[in-house]
Amino acid sequence: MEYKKQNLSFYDPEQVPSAASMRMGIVVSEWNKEITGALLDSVVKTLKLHGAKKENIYVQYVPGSFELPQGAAYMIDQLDIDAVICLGCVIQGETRHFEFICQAVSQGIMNLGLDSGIPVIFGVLTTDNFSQARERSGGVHGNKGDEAAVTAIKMVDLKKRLGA
Ligand code: DLZ
Repeated sequence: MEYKKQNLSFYDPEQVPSAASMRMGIVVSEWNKEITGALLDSVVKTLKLHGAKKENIYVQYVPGSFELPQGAAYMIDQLDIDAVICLGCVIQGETRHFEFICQAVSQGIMNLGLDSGIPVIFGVLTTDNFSQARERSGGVHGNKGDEAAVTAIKMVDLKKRLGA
């Protein structure tokens, strides 16, 4: 399938393990809150759809996407969670700020996952403009929150199955 046509919400629910016993952290950037709020709604909806219990879903906010790895690290330290989903939206501006934030966040999330052994999921939109972000947070391209939730469930299940 051509990448352009990929919808972030298309997946086979039958292939997703049960999240009934999973404890999930979600850290959400307040920057571009209209978008990150829509991502959050979709993550929570998808986790519950696959059996996660409301009381096992922990949500915390950070000021911007740059703070997502730190917020996720605090959650891993302080809460007994199986995974953390990081939600943000970084929109290209006129300066190189965009590149620095995206690079730092993606690297920070990857490093935290490898160092902690806890799956840390990259649910961050990095778009040229607001319209592209809308299209990927409940628009024509689906919602990246669905994808992030399913990824978290699959990674927790993989870790359990391998006894990692
Ligand atoms: C400063 C900034 C800018 C310009 N743009 C965004 C953005 O599009 N998305 C986002 O999540 N955060 C942005 N920020 C805030 C930074 O992530 C960070 O919160 C500040 O630089 C303070 O560390």
